[in-house]
Amino acid sequence: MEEVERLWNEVRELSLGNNSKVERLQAPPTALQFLRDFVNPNKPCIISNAINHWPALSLWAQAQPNQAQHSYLSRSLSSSSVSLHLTPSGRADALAPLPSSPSSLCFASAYVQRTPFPDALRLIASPDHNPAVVAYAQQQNDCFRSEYSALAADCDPHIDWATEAFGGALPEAVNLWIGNQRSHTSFHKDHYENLYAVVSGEKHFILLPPTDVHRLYIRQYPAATYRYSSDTGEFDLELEEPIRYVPWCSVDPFPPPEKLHEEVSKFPLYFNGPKPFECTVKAGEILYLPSMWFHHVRQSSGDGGCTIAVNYWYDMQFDIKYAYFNFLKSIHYRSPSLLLPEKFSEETDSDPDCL
Ligand SMILES: O=C(O)CCC(=O)C(=O)O
Repeated sequence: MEEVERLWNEVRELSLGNNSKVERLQAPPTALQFLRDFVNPNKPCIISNAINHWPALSLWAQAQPNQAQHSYLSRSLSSSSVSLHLTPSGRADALAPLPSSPSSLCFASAYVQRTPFPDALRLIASPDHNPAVVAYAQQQNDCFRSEYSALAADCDPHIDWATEAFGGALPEAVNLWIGNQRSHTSFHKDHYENLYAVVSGEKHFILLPPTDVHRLYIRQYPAATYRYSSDTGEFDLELEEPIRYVPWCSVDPFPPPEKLHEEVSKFPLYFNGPKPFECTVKAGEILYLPSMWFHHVRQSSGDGGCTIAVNYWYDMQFDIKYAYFNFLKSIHYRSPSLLLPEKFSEETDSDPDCL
C-alpha cells in the first residue's frame, strides 16, 4: 500500500477509530477534557444535553410551515432584513455546469438578496410554493450578532467550556443557518474550530480528516454567481469578469444514480477509500467540527418546516499540525492501488492549491 493510504489508515487506528463514527458525549465535557480528548488530537465529537437551557430550543421550533408569519421568529425579527441565499438547486458555493459549455464546471455562488425576515422564513418553510427557488438564510460574517441581534437572549453568546479550552478568547464569528431539506453545503474546510449547535430539525454531516485531503481532488474552478429575476422567476449563472479561479473539492458524495459510475471512476480515492465519518446532529446537540476537517452538510426540517442552527467559529492554532497539513497537500499523489482510468488522468492531474 502506498504511503498516503497508509496515513489514512494509521490516523484511524491510532486516534479516530475504524468504525467511521463520531464519538458522542452525553453531557458537556470540562474544558480540560475537551482540550485533551478532542481539540489537541483534532478529533470531532457530538455533545448531547449541552444547550438544554437555551430558550431558543422551545421558542424557535413552534411555528408550523403555513403559520411561519405568526411565529415567534417572525415577530421578533418583523422589522429586520436578512441575507437570503437563492439558488435553483439548493447548491450554493458548489460546482455547477458552465453556462457556455455544460461539460465544464464552475464554482457557483448564490444570489444574495436582502429580504424582510418574515418573507424569508415563509419561502424557506414552504418550499413547495416556489419549487424553482431554493432559499437558505445564512451569511458567514457573524450574522447572528448583527442581522439577528434581536435573538441574542435566546442562545448563549459563547460555549463556555469551549471558550475556556481555546484559551479564553470569545468566538471570532457566530452564524445562524435557517434552511430546509433542499439545501446542501458542498465539501469544504474552514480555518476555524467550529462548535455547531442544532436548534430545530437535523443536520447530516459527512466528515473527512485533513489527512485525507487527496481524496477530495481539490482543483481550480472559475468563479460564477447566480443572478435571479423576481419578474421572470429565472436564474442566470454569470462567470466573473475578469476570470477568477477558486480551489474547490471536486467530489459530490451523492451523485445522481445515472452519474454514479462515472463519478466513482473519476474520484476513486474518495469512493473506494476508507468510509468517511458520518453523523446526524439533532436539535439540542452540538457537533465539535475540528479545524481543517472537510465537511459536507445536508439537513432535514423540524416541525416548523425549517432546520435552524447556530455555529461558533473560534480561531484555530496555526501550529505544527497546520504545517504538516500544508506539506501533505503539496505532495502530488496518485494512488497506484486505486489507479485512474486513462481518460480521466489528465483532468485530475493538475496541481491542487489551497482551499
Ligand atoms: O450548515 C451548513 O449548511 C454548513 C455549515 C458549515 O459549513 C460550517 O459551519 O462551516
